Amino acid sequence: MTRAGSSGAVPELHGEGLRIGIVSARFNDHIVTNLRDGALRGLERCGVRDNDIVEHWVPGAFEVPLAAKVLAQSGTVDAIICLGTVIRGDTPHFEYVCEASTHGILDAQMTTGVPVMFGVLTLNTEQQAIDRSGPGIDNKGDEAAMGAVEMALLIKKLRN
Ligand code: INI
Repeated sequence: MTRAGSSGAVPELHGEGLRIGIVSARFNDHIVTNLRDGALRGLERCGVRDNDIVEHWVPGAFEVPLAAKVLAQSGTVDAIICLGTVIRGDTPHFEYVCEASTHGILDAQMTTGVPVMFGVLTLNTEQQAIDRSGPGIDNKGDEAAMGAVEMALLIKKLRN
């Protein structure tokens, strides 16, 4: 599978044998379920086997980083896809959840050396969430899945 993009140098993504974790936040689960389905479609297109995918659900985007970090530390997966949806409300809560989730996911990746994809939508409106979680390859879960396979292959290559 070749990932579409402006650069001709995007690699072929052969995910056979890769073990991929998915950590999904239940908050706004009507959107996150569609991101998760998109991620599974993307992984399947890249040849990742069902048996090599491990899934975990957490309450909200705030909890995603800890689950991702502990999963990464377990040494059982080659990359992790984090999924969630944070929609701006009337209070500053949105900013705190987004910031904690973003920084935490980055920390999980940088402290473990396991690629951890940021498939957490941070949005102003529900419509923006719907637009980014549809059935096409522009689904952000699908996009995160492609990133997970690309990064897992790259990190394996760099380590050898
Ligand atoms: N969690 C989300 O994943 N998305 C949101 O939009 C959201 N909002 O708006 O509050 C949200 N909050 C819950 C948060 O992630 C934690 O689960 C909660 O604070 C308990 O720690």
